[in-house]
Amino acid sequence: MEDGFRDPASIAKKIHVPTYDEILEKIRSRYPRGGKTLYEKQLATLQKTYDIAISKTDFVRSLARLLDSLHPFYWRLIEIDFDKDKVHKAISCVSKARKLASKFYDKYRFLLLAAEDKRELLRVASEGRGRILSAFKKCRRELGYLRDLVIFIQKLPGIDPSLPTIIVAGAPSSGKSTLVRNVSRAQPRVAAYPFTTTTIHIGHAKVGGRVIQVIDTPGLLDRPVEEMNDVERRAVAALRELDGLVLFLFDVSSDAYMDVERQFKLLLNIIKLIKNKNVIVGFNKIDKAEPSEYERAKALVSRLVESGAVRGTLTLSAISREQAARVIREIAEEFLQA
Ligand SMILES: Nc1nc2c(ncn2[C@@H]2O[C@H](COP(=O)(O)OP(=O)(O)OP(=O)(O)O)[C@@H](O)[C@H]2O)c(=O)[nH]1
Ligand SMILES: [Mg+2]
Repeated sequence: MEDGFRDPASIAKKIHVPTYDEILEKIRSRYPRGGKTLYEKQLATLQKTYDIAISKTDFVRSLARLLDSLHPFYWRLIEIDFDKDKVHKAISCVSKARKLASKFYDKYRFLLLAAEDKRELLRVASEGRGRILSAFKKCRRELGYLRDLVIFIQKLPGIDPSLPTIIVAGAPSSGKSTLVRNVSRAQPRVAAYPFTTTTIHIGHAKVGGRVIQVIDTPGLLDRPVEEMNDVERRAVAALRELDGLVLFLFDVSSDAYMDVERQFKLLLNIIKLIKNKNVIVGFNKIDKAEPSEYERAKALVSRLVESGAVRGTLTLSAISREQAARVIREIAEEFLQA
């Protein structure tokens, strides 16, 4: 990955969102000892309560910054599992609690000073601590939500928008993960059954001196986006939001999961979805191709090549490392000029 690029996952790994109980526990374990007078003791306790609550919720500033700077692709992925509105409400709940805590801290510091006797001093001190804590207690659920969000972001794939990118897409079981495994050190699972890949995986392939980002996506069915499930939506997020070239793997084997017509329909859907990105079609599994299927697929796709909707075609067996590498090299040299 290039210098200067910091993916959200590594930023999120430095963010810790505490639960409300964690904040409480920390405060309780840290009541300060010492202090000469009762007033000093109570003031120190109030201050500790405030300081710990504020420092424990400092994460909200770096989290808000991180969310503001997120590439739309990441937002698309996040929105599959989280409600953006709820995320923003949770952030604002914690921010408001911090402001409120600071007001209470100022107010009760003054009230402590003004307390006339021991009883009042103790009452004011306990009320002040209680109000600071209750400001955060109101965000109990929100803290949990943000904690889940940060853990989710910690696992997001690190996509560098500045690197030349090939997005590998296609029907289930068409060989996408096989290809990505064979050109990079990425290890997406490969299996003989469909829907093996459920999320986005990134591989980095070296072509000449250049690093090409190769993105494995979950398999898609030939249905409208509105009818897609969460797993398919992750592929759509990559196809729609990332800059790059799309390599559509067309499975021409006799036991392809989807027949030629359905895969062709899927290809048309993808072309509509991605608007101006270049598309290359790779006819895959040529080692066990059904000749008539392969010919039919080629005939259908050639019309798209003529119309300019598809920039070119290739034929390969992704299970062959050598062929997988050749395909990425050819695409990089022809379409991903530096
Ligand atoms: N014979 C042959 N088998 C292949 C080739 N490419 C992939 N396969 C096999 O096809 C099956 C599916 O491969 P995957 O790479 O998991 O396919 P995928 O497109 O990632 O599948 P999903 O993640 O489920 O969408 C596996 O059994 C692979 O070994 C190929 O070129 N030739
Ligand atoms: Mg896969």
